[in-house]
Amino acid sequence: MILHHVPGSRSMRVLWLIEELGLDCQLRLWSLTDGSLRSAEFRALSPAGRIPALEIDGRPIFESGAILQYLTEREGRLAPEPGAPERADFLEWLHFAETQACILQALNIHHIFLRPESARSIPLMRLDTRRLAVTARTLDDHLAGRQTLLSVFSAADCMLGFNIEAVFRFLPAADYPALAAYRDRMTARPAYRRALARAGGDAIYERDFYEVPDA
Ligand SMILES: N[C@@H](CCC(=O)N[C@@H](CS)C(=O)NCC(=O)O)C(=O)O
Repeated sequence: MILHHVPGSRSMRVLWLIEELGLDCQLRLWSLTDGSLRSAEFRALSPAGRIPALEIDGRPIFESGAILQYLTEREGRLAPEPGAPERADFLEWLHFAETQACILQALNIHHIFLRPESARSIPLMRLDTRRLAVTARTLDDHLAGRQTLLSVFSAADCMLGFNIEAVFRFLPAADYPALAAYRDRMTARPAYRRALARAGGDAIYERDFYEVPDA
């Protein structure tokens, strides 16, 4: 198994789940900024040139949610089976993680990657920060009084739990206490720590917190 990985990116979801499942995998590291994701070699693995891709069972798979679902079905663990009472909840949270991650990606582009700074749109940064706040409020409400997204830990926690460090680069953690406590529980998990130690942490953020600049 070979995981195509960028530290701090969505491939962390896959590496974390691989550690939770106790599977072996090799890592191949890429960069988000050196143009290599647009190479023919990488696009044969992931056609839109996006991280992650996982080579497994004789083929590559792209899309982090698809990879997580494939791994849970292959191993028969860490997801409710089709027909089980929490299956629909599992699928909802698995995909909700990408609703939130797309907003985070837009904020990353505006706050970090887009140059010159005058190319940024402050109204769009405000809009995306408000849209992110709706997702964070949804999670904070859901997680009040709960340990995990479902009744037990599942791959949905790897998919969504990965986002939360980034959420709090743009929203104050103090406004979302249940979500902040969830983030702390998830990032303290031994498998998460092993994944982090193996792959390196975030390579994207230089600051703890990014305010929307004044117009
Ligand atoms: N929905 C995809 C999104 C993949 C994605 O956008 N990955 C980012 C890294 S977190 C990427 O490769 N960005 C490079 C780019 O946008 O050019 C997934 O969940 O795998």
